[in-house]
Formats: sequence, C-alpha cells, structure tokens
Amino acid sequence: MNKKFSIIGVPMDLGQNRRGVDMGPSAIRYAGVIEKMERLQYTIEDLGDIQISRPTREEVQTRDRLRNLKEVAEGNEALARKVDEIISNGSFPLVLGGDHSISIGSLAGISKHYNNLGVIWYDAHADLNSADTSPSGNIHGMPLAVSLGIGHENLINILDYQPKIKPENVVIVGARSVDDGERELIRKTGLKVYTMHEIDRLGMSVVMSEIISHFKDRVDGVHLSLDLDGLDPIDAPGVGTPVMGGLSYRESHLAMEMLEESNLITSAEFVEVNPILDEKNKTAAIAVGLISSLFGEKLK
Ligand code: 4U7
Ligand code: MN
Ligand code: MN
Ligand code: MN
Repeated sequence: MNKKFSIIGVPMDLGQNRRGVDMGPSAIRYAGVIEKMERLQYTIEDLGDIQISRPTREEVQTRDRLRNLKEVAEGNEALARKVDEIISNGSFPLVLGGDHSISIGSLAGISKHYNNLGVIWYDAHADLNSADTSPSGNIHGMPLAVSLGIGHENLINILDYQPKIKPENVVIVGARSVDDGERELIRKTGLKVYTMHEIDRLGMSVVMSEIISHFKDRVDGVHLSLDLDGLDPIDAPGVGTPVMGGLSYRESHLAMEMLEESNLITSAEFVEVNPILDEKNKTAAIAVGLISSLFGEKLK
C-alpha cells in the first residue's frame, strides 16, 4: 500500500437537512486521526478543508427536487480537482466528510486514474436515488447512482466524463434501508449487495473474503466509501440517518483488517459523522479506529 497519505476534509452538509455534519472533518481530526496515522509510520499531510459555499435565502426558497444542487455540484467539483491532484502526486487520498454527497466528487477525481475502479459502499443505505425516485430530494441519497451515470447532468458530468464507475465493480455492504426505486435499479444493473440478512447468515469474515476475491485480478484499484451509518446506531450514534440493526464495531474492524491484508484499497472516505448528534465524539473516535485498522493497526 501507498505510504504517503493526504487528508482532505469536506465540511458539506447541503446534501441532507440535518445541521452539524459539516463539522465531521473537525471531529475526526480532534479524535486524533493524524496522530494515529503518524504512529503507524506513514507520511501524512493535512490539506485542510474544501470550501463549501452557502446557498442564498432566495435559492433555498426556490429549491426543486434536488436540494442545494448548485452548491453541492460546486463543492464536489472542487473536491474532484483536489483528489485528482493528490493521486497525480502519488499520494493516497483519505477524504473526511461531510455528508455522503461528497462521494460524487471523490469518485470523479479518483476514477480518472483507473480503467476499472472497484467500489465498496459500506452503508445502511444504497444511495442509488435520483430526482425521480428520491423520497427526500437529498443528494446524499444519490451519490452511487450519480457515479454510475444516473442523475442530474450537473452532477454526473463533473470533470467532464461519465460514468465514473461500472455496476459490476460495485459492492454494497450493510444495506438495510433501500427505497423502491433503488431496489429496481439494483435488479436492473445486477449490482452486488450484501444486506444485513446475508451478513448475519454468512458472517463478516466470509463476506469480506468473497468481496476480496471478487475484486482480485478484476479491478486496478478499490475505493472504500464508508458511511458511519453502516454501523449500528448503538456503536455510531452520531449520524443523521441512523437505522437499527446495523454492523457492529467489531465486525467493522474485522472488515477493515481484512481489507488491509488484501492490499486492494487505493483510496478511502469516511462520511456522515455528525458531532451534534453524537455522544462525546464517540462516532468520530470510531471512524479513527476504523481508519487505523484499514491502514494496519492490529487490535491483537
Ligand atoms: B446516506 C433515503 F429515503 N434513502 O434518499 C433518501 F431513506 O448517505 C436516505 O446513506 C438516504 O446517509 C441516506 O433520502 C443517505 C431515505
Ligand atoms: Mn450513504
Ligand atoms: Mn447511509
Ligand atoms: Mn446518513
């Protein structure tokens, strides 16, 4: 694995409607992400945060089916350029969110550098909505669809190419809240989904082994997009859209450790940490714990 890391924060909260998730990057930094990574002997640079502009009052009032479309698209464009630059400089991009709409920019910047980028979408949700299917109009429920080339043109065309990823290179892990339109898209594309039901039946160890062998020799890089709401709200309460019956802290650590051993991961993002909804920065601390395991810290 690449030993030079670049951290980039994205204080984005416009992809959904609960305040506080814009403070996610600060909370994860405060929980000690840099110190931990340095202890693991990595060279690490903190590039600070992408600037996100606020919508005007007028824009908020005239919003249509896609909440804050203009600002979300602009923020993601800036993130995409930054991530693109990080990879061009030979560094590993570690993106801290911010709501999950920022995956649109991460994947736009990353996927340019690969012919066949694999994506692990660790999440309670499928994030496969578009304006027509979304029950909320929130763009954080759409980034996976957008990256597959489905959605508003201002989102799918960031960095002027599309689609960013192919359905056969995507695996969703931890799904337990999937909307009707999303289910239909999953059926149509044949997208691989490990729901909580399957994870309970097989166990995380088998699930991760299957994912790793599915990707080995088929892709030239793997991006991990980890939404903290993939974990159970008992372990990770500081998220905007909690869903009961999720993955435990221990299962998630195992998943990260197996990914580390596989040497497949080439970029990662940790999103949806909301310190206002959190209990004593617990969710940010869990994010840091998972980041450490993903990059080689053994709990043994
Ligand atoms: B997250 C939802 F309807 N599907 O589209 C929607 F349930 O990034 C939730 O995974 C989306 O946290 C959650 O609004 C997006 C809803
Ligand atoms: Mn998500
Ligand atoms: Mn989610
Ligand atoms: Mn969420």
